[in-house]
Amino acid sequence: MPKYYLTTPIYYVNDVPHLGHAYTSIAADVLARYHKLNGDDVFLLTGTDEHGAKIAEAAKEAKKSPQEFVDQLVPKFENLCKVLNVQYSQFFRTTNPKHEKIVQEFIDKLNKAGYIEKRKYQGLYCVGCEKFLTPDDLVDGRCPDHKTEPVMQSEENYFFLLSKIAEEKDLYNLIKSDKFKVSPVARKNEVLGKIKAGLEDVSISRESVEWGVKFPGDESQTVYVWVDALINYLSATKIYKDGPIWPADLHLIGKDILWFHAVIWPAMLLAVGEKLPKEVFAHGFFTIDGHKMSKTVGNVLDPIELVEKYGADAVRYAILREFPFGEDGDISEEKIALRYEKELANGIGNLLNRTLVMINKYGAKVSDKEIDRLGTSVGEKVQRLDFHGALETIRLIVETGNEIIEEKKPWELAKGNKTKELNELLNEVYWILNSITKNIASFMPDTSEKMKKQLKTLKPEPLFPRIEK
Ligand code: ME8
Repeated sequence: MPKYYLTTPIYYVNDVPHLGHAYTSIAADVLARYHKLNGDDVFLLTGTDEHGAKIAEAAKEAKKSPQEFVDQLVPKFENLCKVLNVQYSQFFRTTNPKHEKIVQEFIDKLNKAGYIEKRKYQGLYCVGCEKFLTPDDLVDGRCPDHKTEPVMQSEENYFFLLSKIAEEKDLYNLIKSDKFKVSPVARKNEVLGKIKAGLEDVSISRESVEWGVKFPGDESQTVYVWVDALINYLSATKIYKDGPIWPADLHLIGKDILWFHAVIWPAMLLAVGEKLPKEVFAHGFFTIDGHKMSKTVGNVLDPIELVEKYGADAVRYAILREFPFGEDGDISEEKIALRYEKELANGIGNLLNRTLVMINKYGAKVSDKEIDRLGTSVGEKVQRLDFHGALETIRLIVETGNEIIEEKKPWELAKGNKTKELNELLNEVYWILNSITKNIASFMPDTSEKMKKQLKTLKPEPLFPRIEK
């Protein structure tokens, strides 16, 4: 069985999860399910990023110790996966002592290999991003993502010699040649352009942050939260897997954390002689009226509330359907409600219902002849992470099913006693439904199961009931 190891980011537990977190996790789950259905041995890793200044500040505000604070929030992230039907193989927490030890060993290796140096540093730090920003990053003196003013920090830190390793191993060409793939292409070019403009070494320790992994060899500092976090992908394979599953096949992330995954992480791996992940794919952002949805900004949609109202499958469908995966797009409850009504209730739901009703009413004989009209085209799109396109293909075939019924009017064929034509027509739509059932399995697993059952028993039950406005 070929292995397929994919990851989501590990999310900050400074607050409850929002729809942005749900987006990446759902996409990862769709891919994982698709690969499982195709016979791959899938390992889907997700989890929580629990150290650093951002979490420490949130804990302080909640008048809790950081550990108590994260322990109380982590279950909300695990629960989100459950509610969304995201079947992870392992939920990873960076406060796991085994991971902390692996982080220290990793840094020891970086040090022995000659890629760490102590330096004095001064810069503008954004706690929301957990990174130093350059004056060029700022808009009106503020972080464009978090709308907060960064704070000037001056410390003596340990630095990772990013520029040295990137040059020695020619990271630029590893990315350019797709030996280490950065997707989509626009993101790859963005990264290449930035590397060309020059790389700065990265401060990988903090004197002022107590809540973190102790820096090996200097207990007065903690490991920079991003270094701790990135190592999770490798550490999980050591803690939870015996077999060789590193390198990861795919790191799925949002575009906000592309630099860490496409430049800093591979450089860290190269410096300790580990293999590089095969691919990093950065998707776009949900925006609300054009602004990034973020906890720090305070304009988030609650995925749990949406699932309670529309069901997990509809939320999974609606958010992957709304706009192409690599791009940004506006989202709102109204948009989700519209997809629900038009494409799910009046689309798939209606096609299934009316077909089963007619098969029963006219006593048609249907058979499970295997024609998967959609299989190749949907599969290709899912593999390219074109979820939006895959769902559009499925929607079109639903539309075709409904159109065939409208055009050929089975009720008139029945009136005219045209039994053969009637049977052929209902069989055709029945096959279309079988093919839809198969192809939505990774996107809407429960709906697919329900459809399978109904197509077998020919007992219609509403798939997407009407929702009170
Ligand atoms: O960055 N639209 O965690 P985080 C789409 N702990 N996706 C969004 C989104 C939005 N508006 N907002 C967030 C961190 N996301 C680090 C990661 S990994 C080693 C460490 C998703 O809680 C998207 O995947 O800020 C984004 O990259 C991630 O959540 C950031 O989550």
